[in-house]
Amino acid sequence: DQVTVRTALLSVSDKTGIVDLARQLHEKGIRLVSTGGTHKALSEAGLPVDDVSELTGFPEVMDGRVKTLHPGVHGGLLAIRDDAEHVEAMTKHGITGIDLAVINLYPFEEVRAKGEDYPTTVENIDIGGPAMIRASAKNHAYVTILTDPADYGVLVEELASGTTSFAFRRTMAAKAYARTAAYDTAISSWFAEVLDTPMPRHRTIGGVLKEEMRYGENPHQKAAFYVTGENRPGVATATLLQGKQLSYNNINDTDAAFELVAEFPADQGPACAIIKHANPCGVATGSTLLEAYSRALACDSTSAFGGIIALNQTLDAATAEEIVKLFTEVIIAPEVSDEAKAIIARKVNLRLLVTGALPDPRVPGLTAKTVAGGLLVQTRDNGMVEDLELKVVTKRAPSAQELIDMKFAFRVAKHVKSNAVVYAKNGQTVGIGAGQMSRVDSVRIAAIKAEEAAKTLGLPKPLTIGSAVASEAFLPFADGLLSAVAAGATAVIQPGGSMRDDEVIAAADEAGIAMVFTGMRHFRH
Ligand code: 93A
Repeated sequence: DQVTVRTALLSVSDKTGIVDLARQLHEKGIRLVSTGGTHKALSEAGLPVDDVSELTGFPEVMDGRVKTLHPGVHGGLLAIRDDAEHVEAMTKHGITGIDLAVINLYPFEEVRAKGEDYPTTVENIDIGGPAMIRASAKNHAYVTILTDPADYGVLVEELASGTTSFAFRRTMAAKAYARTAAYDTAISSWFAEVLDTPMPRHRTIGGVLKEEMRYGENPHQKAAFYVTGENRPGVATATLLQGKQLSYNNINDTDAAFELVAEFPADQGPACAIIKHANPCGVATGSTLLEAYSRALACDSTSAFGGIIALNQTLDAATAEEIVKLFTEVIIAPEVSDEAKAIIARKVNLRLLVTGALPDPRVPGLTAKTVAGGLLVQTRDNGMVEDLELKVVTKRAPSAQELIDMKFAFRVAKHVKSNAVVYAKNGQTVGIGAGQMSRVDSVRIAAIKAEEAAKTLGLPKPLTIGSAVASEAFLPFADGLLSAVAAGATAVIQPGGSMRDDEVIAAADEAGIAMVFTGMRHFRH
């Protein structure tokens, strides 16, 4: 299964390492053939290299749109070397076998990310490159295909004997198809953006391997992180300033934390979210970041142990000093000050991520989850309570403060697993009930959590007294509302739309509380 390499075709946009590689190939007596720009780079380095037109008998035409799209190239890549008819065709038409193809593509992804104009982006859709990559990879029984400069070193080692093994060629072929698939996915998602149709009709969904993790959600599961290239600040594009590699659960939880804290724009003041198992155990605003953190922590300091902290502004020294007192897995923030960096550095395992910016919660985008045999894809929940027309449904209208508290609670409830119930007061969550199968249980659990927090804080009574409560989906019966009232809530915010809305409203009126309907649901499963 060893194949001797006699002729190599080099055609690369990213010219990293190509001269070195070509020199080593040349030293092994391998004939080099190249397209325009690559040819120029190699001959300038003093290497003997043939122009691809020697294989095609045809010049590069149409500004390079047609350089290698020719039987002289594709016949050389696709011929089955021990098939008599294939060999005859090669002889008859003067086709030279190509044993090694080193190709990387026009930088479509980079050009798209830069937001270049339409014609430039279109021009950077490579046609000839993917065609050659796919042809070489199909014929991996005979041809070696390299698509990544990171593999040049391995190739040189492989070629020590002048040949490549089947195992190597097959691995590289698999990688090659992953590359062309990702390339076309990027093009397809660019079109989705251009056509303003985030949903599937004309697109495919996919990502590129970013890193492999030691394990998945549990140690016996394997895991890897794929990135989609979506232009959104967050865990996929963040820089890890210190700490161990992020685990699968860290990435999931950190994403939940940062997306939640991004609901609080930096120019509206500091905010902090503390997350465990993708649910918040506390969210708060404050006059300083330190205050926001302390108030978020106060909601459920027991659960916050080993949690993820997300901040909506630059992590400062005072907040860092307080954070390191507790065991935390990850901190994510748009920026971090140098003093704060030094403080965090005392905890070598604590992971510190910076993103450069906060994502815009209103920007659409896609989310996906797997089901057996499929991917379930939808647009991101980019609804914001600030944008909704709230309908007061009770006799009593909410006070200005109640309205503020209700909106805060609803904003947080959007990021809590259903059934989600959030009590809030003065820009601080005071009780969170998450992920229950029965809504009334979430109402009760949130109240119990608030009682426990009061005990921990040494307060005479729970902070739910005089709070606003949010439910991310409608309250189906009056029981949930009555339970919230019993816990001390004076205002309720919920989407409304239950068959029994009248019953629920009547119960609210009877209890003298204010209730508003948002008309928008925030299920999160
Ligand atoms: O414009 S293309 O789609 N048409 C082609 O026939 C073709 N052949 C190679 N793009 C084509 N290529 C691409 O040119 C390669 O994939 C590579 O990215 C680039 C190398 O061009 P140069 O050697 O001129 O820098």
